[in-house]
Amino acid sequence: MNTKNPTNSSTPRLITIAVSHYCEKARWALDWLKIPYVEENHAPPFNRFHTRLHGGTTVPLLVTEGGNFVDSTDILHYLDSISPQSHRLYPINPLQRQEVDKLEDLFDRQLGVSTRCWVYFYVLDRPKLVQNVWCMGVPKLEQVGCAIAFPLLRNMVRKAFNSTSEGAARSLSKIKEIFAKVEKRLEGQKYLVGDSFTAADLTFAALSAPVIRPAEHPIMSSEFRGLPEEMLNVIQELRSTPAGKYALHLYREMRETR
Ligand SMILES: N[C@@H](CCC(=O)N[C@@H](CS)C(=O)NCC(=O)O)C(=O)O
Repeated sequence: MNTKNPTNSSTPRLITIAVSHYCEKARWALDWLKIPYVEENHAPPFNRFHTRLHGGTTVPLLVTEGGNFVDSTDILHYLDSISPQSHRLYPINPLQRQEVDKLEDLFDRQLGVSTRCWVYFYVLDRPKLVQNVWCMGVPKLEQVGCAIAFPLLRNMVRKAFNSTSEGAARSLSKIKEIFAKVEKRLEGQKYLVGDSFTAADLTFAALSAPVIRPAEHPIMSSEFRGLPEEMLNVIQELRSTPAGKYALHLYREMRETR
């Protein structure tokens, strides 16, 4: 559990697997909107005990006095609704709002799924590396349980996310296709929608993070060590594209941490 900030029982609680890019999306929104929170890290599969307890399945899950939010997009909608107009992540203009919703949905359903599949294909055969990132900030008992269950978990993850060589190749094409779309949208524009930073930009950068590895990422930045060369070459290639540069720029300029 991360208890950097003073808290009381009404402080929202963000249940995460620390390294998850969907969790980073919710964490970034909380930091950006300057909402105090406590982050509670769990390792797979233990996250499920805690999410089920609060009416969800996956992480991130935000527990608040006003209810529990069980999906990253629902979390952003809720946080936006309690934030001052000046800092909001969703535009008031209905057409721009529609665009943001559409892009966020595309990134959630396709980009996040593809970056995860591609990364797991390269790292699942490195048990130490994966266990280290899955177990960041988790209770000792979960660390032990995760290490014992790792061979089983690895097979489940490989199957669930289709992290085979064909799956990884398909995912990389999808990532490139979405990066090209983002590049096109950014022609002559500072942000993906309108003239301010929105949930579309935040979601794009957070869900791209596993394949561009921004130095400002609060969790992932030091995880270059031990990665296969073939993987690093693609990361360098993606970082040098206009969309990759945009995600790196957003991390540099907009990723305020607590
Ligand atoms: N649509 C969900 C996706 C979240 C998701 O896929 N979370 C993964 C981590 S990247 C997870 O919870 N995995 C562990 C599990 O399924 O128990 C969201 O945006 O919140």
